[in-house]
Amino acid sequence: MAVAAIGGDTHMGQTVILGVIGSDAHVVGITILEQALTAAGFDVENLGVQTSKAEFVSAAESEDAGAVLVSSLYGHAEQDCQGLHERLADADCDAVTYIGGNLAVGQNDWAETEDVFRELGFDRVFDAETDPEAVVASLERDLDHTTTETERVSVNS
Ligand code: B12
Repeated sequence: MAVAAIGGDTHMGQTVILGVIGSDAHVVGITILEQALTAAGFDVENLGVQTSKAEFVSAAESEDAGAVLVSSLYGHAEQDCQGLHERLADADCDAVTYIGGNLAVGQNDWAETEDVFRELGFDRVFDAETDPEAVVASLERDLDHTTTETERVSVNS
């Protein structure tokens, strides 16, 4: 017996919300990520720069998003992300959450930085050296897993 995902390689129905949180205006990273994810077949809603928590939550809720990707470059990610996951939970949003970029001010130990954002509720934490291909591969893994639980159908071989 084989198992196939509805939507197959196009990741159909699994919208990825992408944006730069807070007052941060660094746009290049999310532009590249949007292009890579779109090329890989994801439906991407790019909220752009200077996106509030409320805008992330509203978009995730209305799109029934599979993933919420938060970018931050300017060093204020920890403050900007306080309470985001509580708001997502209040909206009954169970999307996988990623954060990436330049997440700390100065030369912090990466393990510490990763812990901070895991504590805030992020499922995965990426540094500023992250290749777009690594993000695509990770999302394919995580969203296919989600699909397994909710949408996969069994087909007899
Ligand atoms: C270009 C730039 C600017 C431009 C931005 C233009 C624009 N509209 O985009 C301008 C001049 C406006 C600017 C302003 C500022 N900047 Co600036 N900027 C940069 C710079 C040189 C490059 C950023 C960039 O475009 N990189 C190229 C892209 C492709 O890479 P990326 O953004 O890192 O994204 C990749 C990864 O990080 C990752 N990624 C990013 N987001 C996410 C999200 C997820 C979910 C995942 C999985 C991965 C991921 O994937 C991306 C693709 O590979 C960096 C230094 C650097 N070398 O990174 C400083 C830098 C980010 N800036 C910095 C600072 C301090 C500022 C200012 C606060 C300066 C000031 N005092 O005014 C302001 C902030 C303004 C604001 N409101 O945002 C600091 C941040 C320091 C920190 N975090 O501790 C940096 C690191 C410079 C430094 N070394 O000090 N900046």
